[in-house]
Amino acid sequence: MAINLTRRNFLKTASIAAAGIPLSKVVARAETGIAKAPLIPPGSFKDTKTVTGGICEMCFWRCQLVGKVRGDRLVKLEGNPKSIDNGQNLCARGNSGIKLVYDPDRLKYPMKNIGKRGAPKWQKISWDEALNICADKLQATIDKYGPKGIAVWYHGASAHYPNAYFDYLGVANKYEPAFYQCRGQTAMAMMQTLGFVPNEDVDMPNSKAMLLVGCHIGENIHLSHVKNFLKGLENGSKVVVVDPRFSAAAAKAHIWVQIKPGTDTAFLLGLMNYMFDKGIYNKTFAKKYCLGLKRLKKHVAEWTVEKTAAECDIPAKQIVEVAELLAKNAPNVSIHPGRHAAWYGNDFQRVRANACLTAILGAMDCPGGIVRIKRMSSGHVHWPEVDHEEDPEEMALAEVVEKYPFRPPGTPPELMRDTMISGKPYPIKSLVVWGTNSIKTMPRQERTEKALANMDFIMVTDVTPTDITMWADILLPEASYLERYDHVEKGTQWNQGDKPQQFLSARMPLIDPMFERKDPVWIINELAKRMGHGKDIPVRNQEEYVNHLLKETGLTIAKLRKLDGIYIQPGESPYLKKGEEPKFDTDSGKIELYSEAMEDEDFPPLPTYTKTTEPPKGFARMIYGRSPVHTFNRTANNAWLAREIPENPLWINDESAKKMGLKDGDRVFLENQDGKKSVSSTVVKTTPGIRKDCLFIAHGFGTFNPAMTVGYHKGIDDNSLNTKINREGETGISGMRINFVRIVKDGKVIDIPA
Ligand SMILES: Nc1nc2c(c(=O)[nH]1)N[C@H]1C(S)=C(S)[C@@H](COP(=O)(O)OP(=O)(O)OC[C@H]3O[C@@H](n4cnc5c(=O)[nH]c(N)nc54)[C@H](O)[C@@H]3O)O[C@H]1N2
Ligand SMILES: Nc1nc2c(c(=O)[nH]1)N[C@H]1C(S)=C(S)[C@@H](COP(=O)(O)OP(=O)(O)OC[C@H]3O[C@@H](n4cnc5c(=O)[nH]c(N)nc54)[C@H](O)[C@@H]3O)O[C@H]1N2
Ligand code: SF4
Ligand SMILES: [Mo]
Repeated sequence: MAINLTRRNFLKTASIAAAGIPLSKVVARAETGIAKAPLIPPGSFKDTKTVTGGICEMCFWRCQLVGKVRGDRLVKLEGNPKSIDNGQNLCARGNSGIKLVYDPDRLKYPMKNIGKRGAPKWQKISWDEALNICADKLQATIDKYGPKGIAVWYHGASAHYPNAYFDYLGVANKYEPAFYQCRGQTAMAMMQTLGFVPNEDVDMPNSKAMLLVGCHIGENIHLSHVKNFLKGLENGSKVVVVDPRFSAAAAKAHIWVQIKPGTDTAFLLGLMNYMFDKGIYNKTFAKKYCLGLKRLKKHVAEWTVEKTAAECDIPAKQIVEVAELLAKNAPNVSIHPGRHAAWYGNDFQRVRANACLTAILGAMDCPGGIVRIKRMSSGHVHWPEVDHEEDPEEMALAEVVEKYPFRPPGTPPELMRDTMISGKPYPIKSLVVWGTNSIKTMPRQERTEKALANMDFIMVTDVTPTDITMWADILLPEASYLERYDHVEKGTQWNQGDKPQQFLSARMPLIDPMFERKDPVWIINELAKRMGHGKDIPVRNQEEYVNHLLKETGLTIAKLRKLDGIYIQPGESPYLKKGEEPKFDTDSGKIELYSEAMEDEDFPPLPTYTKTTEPPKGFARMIYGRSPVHTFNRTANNAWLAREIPENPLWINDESAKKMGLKDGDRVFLENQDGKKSVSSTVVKTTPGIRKDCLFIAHGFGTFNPAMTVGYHKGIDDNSLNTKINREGETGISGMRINFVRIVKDGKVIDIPA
């Protein structure tokens, strides 16, 4: 396939492909009154000053940025020219941070809910009153049930300091969606197999071939990661994308494997079998560094090309093509480890298979492979150690979670939620939510709502109203990432220039917070004083907090300011030097194709494929992914981004659509296998770029909170249709792509043809 590649072209294709909007519709949209961005008059930024030291948090990639500030007003965001990561670029979301800061719907004051949870009526109160209530309520829970009576759900940089305080309080049950609905299996299965967690450190720019399983780079926008992918393409790397849908990445692929959803493990086993069979794997590496090679060979032998092709519903010749391509270019191949892995509830095994494929190709510590990049280190802030009557670790729903031996850190959220409903094995009666929108994030929404309704007290800290804020008793307004200090970001650049470099930056405010918004250190310290812990406060304010994090580096906020926000020093090449041996921090010191630890826990010791459930008659599987200009639900109310992509079009196969009498632009609702109907509707996008057995929508739309005047009821909330989960035995993480939907149009149910 010929590639016409420029970055602009790619991003354009990406957002159009991902928005699910054919070009004709883009034109049509312009005609239906969605205005273009106003042009910025020349000279607009003349009387502005540039403030450095910003770090983006419109998503968790955390690009470095600078702000153009006029008076006390932020008028533009740009990538920090000094950045060796994102450089001068920001993505659409990064640019639109301004619309978050000045969103008129934003939380401005502490508020008390004098209505019902889920249907709030807000009363503006003072910080003093708000914090007194929080302190009294949390203390009442501790007095009655112990600290294990409090649960904490958190996400994002601003939650780090609060988290340290809740550790000090002895809170046993905490959870972060970054593991339990996102990359928990990727981390744990990689750790179990390779002895390290590669994250997304894969050297795509220097690869000769890349394999992306699911991983929809281009809609999944992590800026420097997208750049690395593009760099790889520019350098001539051949791309294989495995996806049931013609994703933005598939649009750039040399081979698009339009796989049947949920069968990827079979595909990976099939690739390995072919390579073993033909003797085209990396024999030297595999023999020297892998444990269980013979057993793996025997184990995958059943996955002949024919059987794999039938199971994955793909042409047999593609399996041969992909296997030959990867083997021919090994070890300089990027077998992308993936990020989001909570798919079907058989995902730990899939990631294990991915790691095994990487291993038999020897695709690590070398150009193109997974690389172990060395970052600078920085410190932590701890509250003093306290002896609690009950050990928080033992109290962390211990008897329940022991079932999941390969679980990531934290308590599996759905178990916490069950406990909040049942009171077993002990009551959890207060909830602290800091920077996570669990209504949209955790599957089985009705269970979340039941658990929330059952609390004695709920405290939520957020920057804007979202679906979770409707459930708060006390709602606290935080200063946004552009208005506070809170985080040290470390990274490297190893492959975009000739010399590897390391960088470090600390988030600094570009402007002061308006209204009564406060930073997390202030909020927690004031809460701690009211709970009688004033004397143990480790840092007095946010500047002290960040300076403490920086301490071991010898840097300070003041020094970083002088360096335009970024400290850069020479780094180390992540490639093995000649004669250097790779090390694997597993039990055996080798890559564990065969895992005794897994066998000991009664799990398959070799990566094993389990079939997922099939759609019932009249339904198709609902699959989901990212919208390139939105981050989950958190940008739903961003006026600029909502103008670009206001809702999440429903991708449906064009032939199926024809049989159903559906056409582009039709407005439809979805109904799932349990009779759950979407609250709001969206538009149909018909395309040959999706299989007939699934429908696709981007995650994060269909906001329920009327206080979000821009995003309210725009598009469909995928999560409300996730009424079924498949909890995986290894990790306790739930797969959500086992929900099936059909279409409702004008009140009539339309079955999906087989
Ligand atoms: N713009 C934007 N970018 C983001 C984010 C965001 O909110 N907005 N979030 C970031 C975060 S936290 C994460 S975790 C990542 C997630 O991004 P990824 O890690 O890339 O997520 P995946 O779930 O692997 O990929 C979704 C793709 O999987 C395909 N798919 C569905 N079912 C199957 C299947 O059975 N097999 C295969 N092979 N493919 C399947 C879908 O069609 C879709 O294209 O994105 C990150 N980047
Ligand atoms: N159905 C379904 N569920 C999913 C996914 C999916 O694709 N489909 N994806 C999963 C993945 S990969 C992930 S990573 C998780 C993400 O899960 P979440 O992190 O819960 O998702 P967000 O929508 O980003 O919600 C973050 C919340 O923090 C608030 N917030 C933003 N900035 C700040 C701040 O500076 N301070 C405070 N205090 N709050 C802030 C936002 O307004 C929002 O309410 O979702 C997971 N759940
Ligand atoms: S990728 Fe975009 S949203 Fe994410 S940190 Fe970078 S600029 Fe911000
Ligand atoms: Mo994620």
